[in-house]
Amino acid sequence: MGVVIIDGSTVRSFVSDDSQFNKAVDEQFVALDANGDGKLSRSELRKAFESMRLIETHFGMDVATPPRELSELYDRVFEGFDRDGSGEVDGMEFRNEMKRIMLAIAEGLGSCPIQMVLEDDDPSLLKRAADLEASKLGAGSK
Ligand SMILES: [Ca+2]
Ligand SMILES: [Ca+2]
Repeated sequence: MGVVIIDGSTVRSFVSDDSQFNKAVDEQFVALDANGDGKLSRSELRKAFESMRLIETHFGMDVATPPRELSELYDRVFEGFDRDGSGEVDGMEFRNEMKRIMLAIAEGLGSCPIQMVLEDDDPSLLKRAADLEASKLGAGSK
């Protein structure tokens, strides 16, 4: 477990690094696709967001949300991903919307760094963003 500091530019540089970002998102997609059919269903995506805690971060909620509101929230999130309304989220829809969400997070963070405590094996994209920045800093100091 470690503490990382991230700010908007950490997240933005991760998102703009297509190969790193797509690789991380694709890995996440495969991990979330519990039944392995290459699509994310409503329930698979909901599990994803519960584990990533992106909803709470994104909406700045620190109070318990009533289950019904939370369900509506997840429905809206799902619809945001499922652009073609097929009822499932494919890999490309997932990439596009994750990019949009991460940029929204970057916007929210601005230049004000936040501290995050993360498990070393934390699968979240924010952890990936922090790792990428750390590796770049490491490379630059040699
Ligand atoms: Ca699936
Ligand atoms: Ca779709």
